[in-house]
Amino acid sequence: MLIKSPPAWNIPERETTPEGIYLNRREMMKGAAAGTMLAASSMIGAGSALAAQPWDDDPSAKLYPVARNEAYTVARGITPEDLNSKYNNFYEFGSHKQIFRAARRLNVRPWTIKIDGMVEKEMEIDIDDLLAKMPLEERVYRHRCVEAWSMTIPWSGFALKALVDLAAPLGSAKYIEMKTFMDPDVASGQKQFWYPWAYTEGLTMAEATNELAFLVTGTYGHPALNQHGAPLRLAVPWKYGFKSIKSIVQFHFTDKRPTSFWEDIAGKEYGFWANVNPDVPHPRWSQATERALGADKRVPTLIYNGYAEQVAGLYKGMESESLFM
Ligand SMILES: Nc1nc2c(c(=O)[nH]1)N[C@H]1C(S)=C(S)[C@@H](COP(=O)(O)O)O[C@H]1N2
Ligand SMILES: [Mo]
Repeated sequence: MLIKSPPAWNIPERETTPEGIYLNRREMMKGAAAGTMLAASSMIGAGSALAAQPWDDDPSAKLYPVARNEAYTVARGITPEDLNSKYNNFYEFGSHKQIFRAARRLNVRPWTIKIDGMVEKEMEIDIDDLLAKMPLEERVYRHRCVEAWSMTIPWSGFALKALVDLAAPLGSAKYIEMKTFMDPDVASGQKQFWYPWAYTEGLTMAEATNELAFLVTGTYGHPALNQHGAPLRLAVPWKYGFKSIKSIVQFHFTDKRPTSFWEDIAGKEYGFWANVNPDVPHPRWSQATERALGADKRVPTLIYNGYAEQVAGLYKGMESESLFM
């Protein structure tokens, strides 16, 4: 992240996939589930529907694909999965983009999530028990990294508000602090002692219960890939990507504002709020435009990454805060 020049665009130059192609794949997956496996596999090329997949042993695989919530779609092509599954930020597995192989080492079952702090009753819950309780849906969201690249992803998961309701926070809780797993034997990046592991992020209660705040459990109609932050990852699309913490193991309800991982490293460059704003440059580069993964041309970045209607009200009267870095 501490890059001195714009990132190298070492990915094939192509346009993003039109929505239709992904939709057709979804239909095929449904068809395959209904027993027309043979027809589906011949449509997408010999045997590929039968090929081994990373989620074959995942007990939650049968839950996908889930129904799309049409309230959350984007007038932009969906990024091809083979691009954004091989171009990731996940510093636990290395401070470069090609971490997808290293991330396979992460064992996402069993996976226990702790909910503690200012709640009626602290609890530990297994990811599959949580999945069984939560209302799963698919949403297509934009994602804008602070490094000025972007993607558009069909996430599956549930509103963070549903987890907040399950947690039953006390009236005194003002923030949720979230933490990623800690296991340096699996994630060698965590041996780099100068980083403030475990990766930590935070939201205010108002942000966390905003309709857009989403906990991701799946990508592209299947369980989330490790590199995207399996088995449970945040998506807060109006904020820079680093707020969307991956592979979460803890939700801590507190009255103290959490210090985020990147805020701890370089607070003048990566703040707590980190809302997307094209008019507020990063100290070392402009945020005015972005490059969609796979596309040739840069496009203008939008205030709150295009989600002003849903979230601008959260920040009324807070103009004295550094809301945009
Ligand atoms: N635990 C953890 N979460 C993380 C990161 C990380 O390094 N570690 N990187 C963040 C950044 S900078 C971005 S842009 C997104 C990238 O998500 P993606 O790889 O699924 O595109 O994850 C965010 N969540
Ligand atoms: Mo990012």
